[in-house]
Amino acid sequence: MPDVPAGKIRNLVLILGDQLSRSVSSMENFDPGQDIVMMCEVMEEATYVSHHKLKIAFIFSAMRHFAAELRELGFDVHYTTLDDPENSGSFIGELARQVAKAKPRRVVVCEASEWRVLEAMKEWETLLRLPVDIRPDTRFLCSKSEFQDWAQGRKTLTMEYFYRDMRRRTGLLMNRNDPEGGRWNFDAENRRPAQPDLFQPRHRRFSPDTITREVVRLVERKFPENMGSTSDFGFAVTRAQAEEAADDFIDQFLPNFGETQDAMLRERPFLNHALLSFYINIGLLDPLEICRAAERAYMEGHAPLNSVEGFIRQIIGWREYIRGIYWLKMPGYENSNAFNAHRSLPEFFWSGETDMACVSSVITQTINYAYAHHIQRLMVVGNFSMLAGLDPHAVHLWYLSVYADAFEWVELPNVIGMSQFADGGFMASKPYAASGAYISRMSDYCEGCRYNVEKKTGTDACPFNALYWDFLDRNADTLFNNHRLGQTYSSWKRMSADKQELYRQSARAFLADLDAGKRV
Ligand code: FAD
Ligand code: DLZ
Ligand code: SF4
Repeated sequence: MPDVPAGKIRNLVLILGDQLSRSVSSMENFDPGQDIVMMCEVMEEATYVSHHKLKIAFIFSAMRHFAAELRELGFDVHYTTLDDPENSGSFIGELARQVAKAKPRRVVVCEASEWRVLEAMKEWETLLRLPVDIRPDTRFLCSKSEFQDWAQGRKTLTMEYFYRDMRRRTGLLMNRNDPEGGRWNFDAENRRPAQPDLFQPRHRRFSPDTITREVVRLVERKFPENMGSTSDFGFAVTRAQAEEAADDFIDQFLPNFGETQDAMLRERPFLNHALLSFYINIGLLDPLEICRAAERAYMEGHAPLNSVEGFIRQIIGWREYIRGIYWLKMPGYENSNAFNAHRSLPEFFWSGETDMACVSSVITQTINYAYAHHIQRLMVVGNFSMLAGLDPHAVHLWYLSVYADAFEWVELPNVIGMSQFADGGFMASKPYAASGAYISRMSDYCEGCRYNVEKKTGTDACPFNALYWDFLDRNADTLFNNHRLGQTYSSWKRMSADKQELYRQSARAFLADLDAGKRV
C-alpha cells in the first residue's frame, strides 16, 4: 500500500457483514493509493435479535477472512473485533472513530440489505458531517425500482410471471424466446416423498481454522445464553470454500434436487438441498454464477431439467421476488397480523422438547445446525405457528434469530407473507395450511410420534388435524371467500355439527394445554 499522508484519505469504505464480495458496489473504483476499508463487529448487530451462536460465528469468521483477503491484495483494512476495548458497539460509533483517525473526504458504503440499517445509514451524513455515498446493492438481478415497475398496476403479484421475466432477462434455460423443454416450470415432476437411501453423499463441511476457532471462543464467551453450540462448526467462511461447496452441490446433489425438494426425513436433514443460502446472502457466492453452473450441468447431461429448472427458479425467481416484496412493503410489513393472532411462542421453540415428532425434529435440527430446509420451515414450524395462532411478529423474530441465512429482507416476506399469511394474501394466494396427512405423506416423522396422524380428534390424535379445521373455522371471516379454499370450506360445511364441534373442542383442549405450559 503506497504511503498516504495523514488527512489525505479520499474514501473510507465501510463493508458490512453481508457484503463480503470484491464486486460489492462500495468497492467500485477503489484505489488502494487513496482509499481505505473498514469493517467492524458490533454489539448493535450481534444483539438486535438473539442470533443463533453458529450464525454469529459464521458471519464474524467470514468477515475476518474477507478482511485478510483484502489485506493480501494490499488494501489498508481497519478491522474492529467485538472484544476490542475501544469498540463503541455500533456502526455509527465505529465510523466516527475511523473518521476522526483517518480524516477521509467521504464515506462510501453499499446500501444495507435491511430497512432498519438503511434508515440509520441515511442519518450518517448529518451525524458525521461528511459526505456519505450510499451506493445501490448491485448483487441482485432485479433492482428495487425494476421490481416496483413490475409490480405497478398488477392486481396480483404472481411469482411465476416475475420468474418468467427473469428467465427472459438472464437467458437462463432459454431457447431464444421459449423456455427450454417447452415449459417454464417442471414442479409437477418434483415434490415426491423421500425414500431413505443408505448411499446418500454428505454435504461438504469445513474444519475451523485458527481464525474460526478464535471467533468460536469469542462467541461462546460473549453469547453463552444464545441458541445452539459452535462445537460442530462446519460452514465455509471464504469465497474459495463456498465455491467448493457450490461445486459439490452441483456435482452430487443437483441431479436429485427436484425430486426430493419437498421431502423430509428425520435422519437426513439436508437431503439434496444446496445449503448455499448462507453464502449467497453474505456475498461469498454470486447468485447468477451458481445458476449458470447449474445450467451447464443440465447442458452437459449431468442433471435433469426438472432439477435444474427448479433450482434456478428458487434463486432468480423466489429469492429476487422476496426481496422485491420486502422493499415494496417496508416499513410496517413486520406488524402485519391478518388473523389477529396473539399467542406467545411455546418454550419448545427454544428446546425442541415437544411430543409432536415433526416439530421436535425440525426445531432440534435448527438448534444443531442453524438450518432447516424450505418445507421444514414452511410446512412444519410455520404451519404449526399459523394453525396455533402464534403472534406472527414473534414468529418472525424467531426465524430471524435461529437460521444462519436469516436477514430481514429475505426472512420477513417468507415468514409474514408466505408462511403466516399475516399480510392477508398480498403475497400468497392462499395460506400454506395443512393437516397431519400432508406431513405424513412427505416425511417419516409420524412413524415415531406419540400422536396418531390417522386420528382426527381426541388426546392422542395428531394436533395438526384439529388445529387445521379450527384455524379455517376461526378465520372464516378472512378466508371464506378465498377462491382457492372453496372446496375446503365445502368439506367443512358438509361435516355434521357434532363433528365440527369435536374438532373445535380438540383444538381448544390442545391450545389450553399449550397456554398452560404443559408438555404437548
Ligand atoms: P435450496 O432449497 O437448495 O434452494 C436453493 C436456493 O434458492 C437457496 O440457497 C436460496 O438462495 C434460494 N431460495 C429458495 N427458496 C427461497 C425463498 N423462499 N426465498 C428466498 N430464497 C430462496 N431463506 C433465506 O435465505 N433466509 C431466511 O431467513 C429464510 N427464512 C425463511 C423462512 C420461512 C418461514 C420460509 C418458508 C423460507 C425461508 N427462506 C429463507 C427460504 C428458504 O427456506 C431458504 O432459502 C432455503 O431453505 C435455504 O436452504 P438451501 O440453500 O439448502 O436452499
Ligand atoms: C448479522 C450480523 C451480525 C450478527 N453482526 C455483524 C457485525 O458485527 N458487523 C457487521 O458489519 N455485520 C453484522 N451482521 C450483518 C449485518 O446485520 C448486516 O450486514 C446488516 O444488517 C444489513 O442490513
Ligand atoms: Fe407431526 Fe402429527 Fe405426524 Fe406427529 S402425527 S409427526 S404431530 S404430523
